[in-house]
Amino acid sequence: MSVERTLIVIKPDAVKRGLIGEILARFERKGFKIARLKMLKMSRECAERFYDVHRGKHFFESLVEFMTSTPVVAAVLEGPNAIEVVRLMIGPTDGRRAPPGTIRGDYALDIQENTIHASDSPERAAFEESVIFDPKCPESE
Ligand code: 3AN
Repeated sequence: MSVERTLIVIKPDAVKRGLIGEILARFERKGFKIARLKMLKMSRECAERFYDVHRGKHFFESLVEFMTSTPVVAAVLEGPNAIEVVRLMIGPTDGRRAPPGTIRGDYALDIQENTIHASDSPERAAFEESVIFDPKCPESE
């Protein structure tokens, strides 16, 4: 059993709907430790760095627009096999196809505005944590 860190971002749609507490509570109840927490309004530069792997895809521009539209809440979660377990808890990308019981399955009906992001590998988790917690991505006031 390996203790890992993963990075989640509660996206603008979920923050606007007042779901921050509900979503964080699911991870706490599951047993994850919230190791770091930050509310921020992502700048364009920050969002483009965060989603660098999607640059050039048809949805990149609208994804950056969406992620910079209003504040988000980012957290580093720590626990056994955190990357795989948290990905299971959030469900597949498309909210319409995500099974009930997963976060996207319970709160999302869209493929872009899908409530939450979670890292998909240890390398991405480390990179995403460094982007989000960089002082160049300032906290929202
Ligand atoms: P996931 O977040 O499930 O790992 P990725 O990494 O394929 O999904 O995509 C990153 C983000 O890009 C998704 N969370 C979603 O907001 C957005 N996205 C992915 N595919 C599409 C698409 N076909 N159309 C619009 N937005 C998309």
